[in-house]
Amino acid sequence: MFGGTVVARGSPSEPRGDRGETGDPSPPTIHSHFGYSGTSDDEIPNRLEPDETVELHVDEDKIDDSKLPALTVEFGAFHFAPAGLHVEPGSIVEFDFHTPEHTATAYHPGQERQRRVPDGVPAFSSTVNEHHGFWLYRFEEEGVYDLFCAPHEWGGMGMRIVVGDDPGDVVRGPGRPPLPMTAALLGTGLDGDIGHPEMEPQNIVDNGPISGHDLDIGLEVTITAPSSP
Ligand SMILES: [Cu+2]
Repeated sequence: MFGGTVVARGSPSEPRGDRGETGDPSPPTIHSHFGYSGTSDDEIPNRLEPDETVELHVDEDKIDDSKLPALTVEFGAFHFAPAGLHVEPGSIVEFDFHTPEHTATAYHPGQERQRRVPDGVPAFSSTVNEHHGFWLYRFEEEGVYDLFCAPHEWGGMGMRIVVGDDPGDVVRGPGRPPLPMTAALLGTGLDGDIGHPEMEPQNIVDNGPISGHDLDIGLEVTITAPSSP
């Protein structure tokens, strides 16, 4: 007979990993692509306490619907508040849906747009949340993140989040630029246009948060009735 060593096949249990302070077997996490959504602030888990809040608004006073089906929208009617925000790397930002039917979406090649987030950051986006809903995202990488509201980009709804103290480039790749009303805020990315001077990343670091109301962007856009060719 061969001598040998008995190898225990039933080795000690694998560690089960961090079960979280509460013992929850699947603690809530913020997905790098889909974030974390809910329908009411009081659903935010303790371990995902936000560091900053951005509100998503509609200002009805800036929408003229007296000549329907034509609709005239002034800059600022649809907006993020603030429009320019500085946070530390790793911060959790809460997007608070004061009105419904918005998103917070990254300018990213995954959306067939210019890359306006740091390299390696996925094409993240919120869901289209209802009134009083929220969406959380963790901003890990240092740099500039330009975001838009998919339903209202045409009306100027964009914002810029500067993560850390060394912003780097705003536009990191070619692609379709912001629509004109939002480009008034964030720039087209063409010929070095990165937006309104107050939205310059270092100004956001030094003097943020920046309110869109203070930028005096006197633009409006009118949607008219469809016409046959
Ligand atoms: Cu919106």
